[in-house]
Amino acid sequence: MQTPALPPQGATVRARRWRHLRRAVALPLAALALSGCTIPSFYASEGATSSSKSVYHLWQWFSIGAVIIGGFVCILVAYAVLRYRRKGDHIPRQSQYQLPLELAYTIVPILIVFGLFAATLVVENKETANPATKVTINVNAFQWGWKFTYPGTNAFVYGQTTQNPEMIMPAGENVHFNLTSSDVIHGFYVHDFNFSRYALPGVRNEFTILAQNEGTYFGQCTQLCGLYHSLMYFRVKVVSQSQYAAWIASFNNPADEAAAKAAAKTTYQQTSSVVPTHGSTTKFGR
Ligand SMILES: [Cu+2]
Repeated sequence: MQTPALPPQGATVRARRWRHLRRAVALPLAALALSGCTIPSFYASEGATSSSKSVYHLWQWFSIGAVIIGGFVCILVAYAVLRYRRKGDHIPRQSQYQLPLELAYTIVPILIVFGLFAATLVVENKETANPATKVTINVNAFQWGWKFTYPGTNAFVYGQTTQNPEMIMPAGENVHFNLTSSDVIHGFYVHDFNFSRYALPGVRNEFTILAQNEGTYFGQCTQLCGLYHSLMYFRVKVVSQSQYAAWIASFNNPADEAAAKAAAKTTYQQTSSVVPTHGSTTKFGR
């Protein structure tokens, strides 16, 4: 009987090395693919408001910087692990007090942190700026819905969970918001605005948003606020200034308002069997 010829020793070692290399490359690639990371947005929205575009670019640069620095550190770690792995019983040459190197790895991270801080400060100042506005919207969060009222007008939007209340706001105009909560802490978050604020009981949070493009954007509560938190959705509909004016004016027509209330009552009756209420009449703007 003939025994199969064994591969030469060198070929076996090379095959093993290739196997290890393939695994070393496949592992980070699989992690990247499974993370669901989107490039180049890194899952942020490109932004539908003036300040959200700045937030988007800041986020992009932060993410790219993190990838570069993370990659650089990984390469250094891999180099040190491979180059200085144990090869025998002798202790390798010990070195210390590498002053230039120690200064570099102390000063460079400090400069990076200052850079990140300064860039964040510039963008946050833009986001928290409070210019004069003609339009104000009061947003009140409650378990588990949203009430949007428009001071100085009869307009309102009121709905909970599956009713998906739709806040109307004009495009191309600074809109001032007063955000409050009736009960517990909620979060006012609109993904396409790259914007989030706490709605706190007893506190009025104020901010200004300038929506640049007309469209409908998805919003939701981002603070775990109780049983139906996961259904605490709303929409933001950005319309032209003339459409906005017409929508506000429609609330001055008693017939329209009565029809809106009737529609709200029907919606309320359809959903109240699913969601517990506070016992008050739920009204729904149009
Ligand atoms: Cu919530």
